[in-house]
Amino acid sequence: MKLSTAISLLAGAAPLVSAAAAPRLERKMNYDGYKAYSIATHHNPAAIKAKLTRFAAIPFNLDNDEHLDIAIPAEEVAAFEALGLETQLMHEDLGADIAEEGTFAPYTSVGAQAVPSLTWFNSYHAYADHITFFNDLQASFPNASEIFTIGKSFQGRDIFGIHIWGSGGKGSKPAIYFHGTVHAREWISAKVVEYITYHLLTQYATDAAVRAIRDKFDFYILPVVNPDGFVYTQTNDRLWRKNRQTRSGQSCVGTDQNRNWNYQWSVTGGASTSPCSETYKGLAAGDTPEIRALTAFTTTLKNSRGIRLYIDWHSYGQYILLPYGYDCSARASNHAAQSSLASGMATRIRQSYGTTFTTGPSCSTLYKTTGSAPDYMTAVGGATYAWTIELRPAGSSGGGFVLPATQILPSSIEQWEGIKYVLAQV
Ligand code: 0X9
Ligand code: ZN
Repeated sequence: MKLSTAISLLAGAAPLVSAAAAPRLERKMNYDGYKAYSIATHHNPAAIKAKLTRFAAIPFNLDNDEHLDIAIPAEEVAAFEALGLETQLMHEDLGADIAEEGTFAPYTSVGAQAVPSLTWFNSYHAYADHITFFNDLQASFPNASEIFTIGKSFQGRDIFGIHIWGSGGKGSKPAIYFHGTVHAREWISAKVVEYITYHLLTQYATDAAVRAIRDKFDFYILPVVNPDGFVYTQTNDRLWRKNRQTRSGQSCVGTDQNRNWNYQWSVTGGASTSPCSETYKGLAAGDTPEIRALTAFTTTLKNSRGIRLYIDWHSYGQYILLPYGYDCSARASNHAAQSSLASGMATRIRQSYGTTFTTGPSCSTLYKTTGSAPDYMTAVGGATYAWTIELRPAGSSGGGFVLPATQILPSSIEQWEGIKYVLAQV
């Protein structure tokens, strides 16, 4: 059959599946031989970017004031190095590092018979295993927790979480509310959130400090709020960031969920109106299925016992970022309290392995964002504290989203120490 005939036949045929579920002919992105560099920009990223226009460079970070992190294809490495820029090598071979990081240990379900093993934190895992692990963990503590789903992603996956409570009983205390994996490629965030969940559950019986925390709050923890994007990072492109939403008339896929919340969404300069951009904000506030579902769930928490602390877990750069993102001089009404609490957390984090976290308002510390989750949680959700935590690695020392699996445990342990301190204070 001639190709033109095939196309005209297809055009006339009734679709067998909905547009959202239609199979797309997606390439698998191959980073073999790519070298990744962190380039010092000395507060003048435009000058560096001007030198890179002829390269097929893939940018990683959005905060380029001090450094611009990029991957360069093998055939362009020599020409790039000839520029003589001030660089640190992040990945000698990005493809090889992705392959090593992507060697997942198999997860065998333990059902309700036993608490899953801590070996879960020795490697990254397939998305399906994250669901099984979370269900297994919950099943071991049926009287103190339950799994909930808040709605579906664009491609129809459940957006799930765990609700954990203490001696006051289910739903009796203010909410501690965590989101992980808003950005698909930030794999460490799911692991850290799972580690915290694991210890909140398993240490209740043996650790008085954990018991006190648990008895004070209800926890609502969602480790993967962008499941379509996360799956795509495991099947097609390790560096995918956005959701996987398609829109009619647009060839680029995906909206940045952290630019789609309905607070100061219309302000310019903190997001992109270009569908191909990594920070595409959508056509209207809340026009992604994921943010619609998360917004409705947030309203439920606000209207029940209120939100005491919200944390959006991201990577990378090692920051604890406070409101606000949309305006660099706007501050939360309790800014001084948020600031000293964040500094205290940074101190506790540092005590584990010496890892330094920078704290400060998100816009003035990093860059401007509109329609971001912590801004919404503060101004609309009524959260007392609402932060973004950017996990390991540090930006300035060179690093990236592809964090070796050996870093999962130390990253998690230092956050667990930090969050225990915060939860004892709030
Ligand atoms: O840009 C984002 O959405 C986040 N950073 S990330 O590198 N993980 O993508 C949050 C940035 C924190 N907020 C502001 N800088 N305003
Ligand atoms: Zn992020």
